[in-house]
Formats: sequence, C-alpha cells, structure tokens
Amino acid sequence: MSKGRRDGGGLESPQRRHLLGRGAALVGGAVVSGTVAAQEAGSEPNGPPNIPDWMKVPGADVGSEPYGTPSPFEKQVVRNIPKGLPQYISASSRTPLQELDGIITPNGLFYERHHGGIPEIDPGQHRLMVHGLVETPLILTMADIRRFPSESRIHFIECSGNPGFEAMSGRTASDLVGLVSCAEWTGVPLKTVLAEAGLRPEAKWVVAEGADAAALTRSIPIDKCLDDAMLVYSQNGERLRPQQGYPLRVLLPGFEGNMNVKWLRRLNVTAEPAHSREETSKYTDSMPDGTARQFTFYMEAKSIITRPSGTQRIDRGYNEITGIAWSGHGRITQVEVSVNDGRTWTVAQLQAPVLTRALTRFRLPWTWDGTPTAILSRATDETGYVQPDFKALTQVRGMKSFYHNNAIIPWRIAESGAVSNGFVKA
Ligand SMILES: Nc1nc2c(c(=O)[nH]1)N[C@H]1C(S)=C(S)[C@@H](COP(=O)(O)O)O[C@H]1N2
Ligand SMILES: [Mo]
Repeated sequence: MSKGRRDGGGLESPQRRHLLGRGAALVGGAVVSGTVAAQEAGSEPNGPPNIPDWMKVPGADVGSEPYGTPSPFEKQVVRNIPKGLPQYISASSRTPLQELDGIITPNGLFYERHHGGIPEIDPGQHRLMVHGLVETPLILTMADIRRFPSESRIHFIECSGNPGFEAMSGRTASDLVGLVSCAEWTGVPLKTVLAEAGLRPEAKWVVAEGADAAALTRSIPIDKCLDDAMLVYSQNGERLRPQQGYPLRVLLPGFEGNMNVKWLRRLNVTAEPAHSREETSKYTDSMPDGTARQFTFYMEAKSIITRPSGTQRIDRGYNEITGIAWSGHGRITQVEVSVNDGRTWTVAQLQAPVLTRALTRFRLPWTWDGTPTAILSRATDETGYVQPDFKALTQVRGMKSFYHNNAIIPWRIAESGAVSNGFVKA
C-alpha cells in the first residue's frame, strides 16, 4: 500500500502547476476541462467564444435596489433555521458557515438567538439607565451614547450551546457550529460610560438588562467591564440589525453569547451578581460529580473545516481545505489539519489579519487520491490551550453538560467524494 493511499492523499505545495488537473485548457480550438469536458468551443450559447446574452443589452439601472441584496443565484445562502423548535419563544437561526469566505459574517446572515422574540424599538424613545453603586446615576438617550468617543473592533460572538453535547448529529458545518458569527462592531467602551457615572469603591459587578419580553439579565464582572467590554450600536458599518439588539447591545469579546445583552436598557452596578435565570437554571454547566459550574464566561479555542464539509462533494486531485478558528482567550496561534483521521497533523496557513477574539481563517492545500478518509482541524490559542477531541472533552466534562462544547469536528470523506459528519455512523 502506498503512503498516499494510507494517508488519504498528499499535501501539496500551492506553487504546483496545473492545480485543476485536466484543467480548462484550450486545446486545438476545443475546451478541455473538468466541467466542460472535451466540448467543442462555442457549444454553450453563453460560453466562449460566443457573446453572452447579458452583454447584448444594457443592465439594470443604478438605484434599482436602494438597499442592495445578493444575486438571485445565491438564494440558497440564507440563515439555517432548525425545524421543530418553538421559534416564537426560544428561537435560533444559524450562520451558513460552509457558504462563507473570509472572517466577516454579513449582517443578514449573522446567527440569532432570542428568548422572547425581537422587539421593535424606536431609538428616539429608547433610554439606557446606569444606576446602583455609582456617584451619578444616568439616563442616556441614543444621541448621548453616540457623543462618547467611539471605537471599532472585529470580534466573534458565539452561543455557548454551539452545539449541545448531545447534538453532534448535524449534517452541515452550520448545523453543528452555526451559532457563531463575526463582525466589526462600533460603539463606546463600557469603561467610558461607567467613568461618566463614577464607580463607587464597592462596585464589583454590572448587571445588564435587555428591553425584550425576556428582560434577559446577566451579571458582568467589573474587571471585564473595565477591560475590553463595549456598548455597540453599529455592526459592519451600519446600525445594528433588530435581530442583533438594535439600537444598543453589550459586547463582551470572548465571553459566551448569552452575556452579550441585546436591546440594552439598564446597567445596575452592584457588589454581588444578580443570580438571574440565565446564570443559575440556564447557562451553568452540570459536571459528572453532580456539581454545576457557574459563570463559565470564556469560549474556549475551537475550529471547524468549512470546505470541504458535510453535504458537499469533492473531486479527486487538488482541493483546498479551509475553515475558521477562534478563541475567547485571545489570538489563534496555530491550526493543525489532519487528512488521515488524526494519525498525523500538518500546520495550516493562517490568513492575516489574525485578531484577538475574532474568527481566523485557515487554509491547507491537499491532493485527494480517492481513498476514503476523515479530515479534522484543531486550534491552539495564545494561552497554549489546544482544542480537545470529543473523547478527551467528555472525560472531564461528562455528558450532563449542555454548554461549552468545543470538540474537534471530523468530516468523513467517502470514496464517492461525499463529505459527511464523522460523529454519525456511516
Ligand atoms: N436581551 C437579550 N439579549 C440576548 C438574548 C436575548 O434573548 N435577549 N440572547 C442571548 C444569547 S443566548 C445569545 S447566544 C446572543 C445571540 O446574539 P445574536 O442573536 O446577535 O447572534 O445574544 C444574547 N443576548
Ligand atoms: Mo446563547
């Protein structure tokens, strides 16, 4: 058995010529390629050397669409909404990770998680109250908030139930970990607003409350509030979408999604945490010994291969393996990829910029020889922490947990080139 067969293929230098194998070469007037195999040039009405239909008449007017939308040929690139969940009360939709490139999630595809629906808030009537252990309680309008010095930063937000420990059977990358998205956020550092009110020495927590029907409430430790926490009003350059907390939300880079309170109406500065529903009966982690961990703020290092990934199909020969990695603790320092089900690992290229608490894109050139195999990725962050496999994770955490599952995700590749979830028996 050759090494290539055993390993499910070889790793390739991207400098290699003829990456597409048979290629799209024009041979003696005939196009020879993988897609238009050995067809006569001109046999496709809109293909070379014919003039395509869309060149023969002027296109649509400028401004035919005052707010732009994707090409009608991209209709399948939409949020992934799980069926059978009571959407009106405990709703979520997932980002189609396998359809996206780069590290920024378009606003219309940002994942959603709502506990009481999406309120329609008039920013002219919206107020933020800052009170509790402060020198000067404040009631701020959105105009007041926009007068503070602003800042823009790129960060991911990830739901801590992404996915639950018993929910590893999804078909696509989105089914498995689509509750993560990344945007450029603009707003005011939370410490600036707290300084305006003046913190009293006993201040240890800030309890944030949303203006939705769930009145979602979370206690934020004061250290985070005085570090990189922000109150944000814009997302990828435009005002927040209603789904993301319009007109104002909390952004806690690297902390579990639930703490990033949307539709923010109140910051109550306290000496003790509130022990709200979302930090007691929910968003705590049951351990094998019957105890529960509370306040597990950080999202640990994680990665997933998004292409090729579940439900896609690959051809033999050259394939680029690409995906995303992220860590709530800081920068991603390394992503390793295995093309032989974890026997050996190769360091992938990281696409700049590699930002703290942001999605990081990785890539590895690969030549698949047609042998069935499994491909995996594992991330390391700047603390030296390495993403565990599911077995190692559940040895520590057991199976009573729901939140904070950052296990390595294997994609199985069948002889046909079909890609499927390696957690599900073939
Ligand atoms: N007010 C309020 N804030 C909220 C929620 C909510 O239901 N109400 N959901 C939380 C949860 S569980 C998550 S994972 C994130 C989701 O943010 P997104 O919908 O912008 O992706 O918002 C958090 N903030
Ligand atoms: Mo969440």
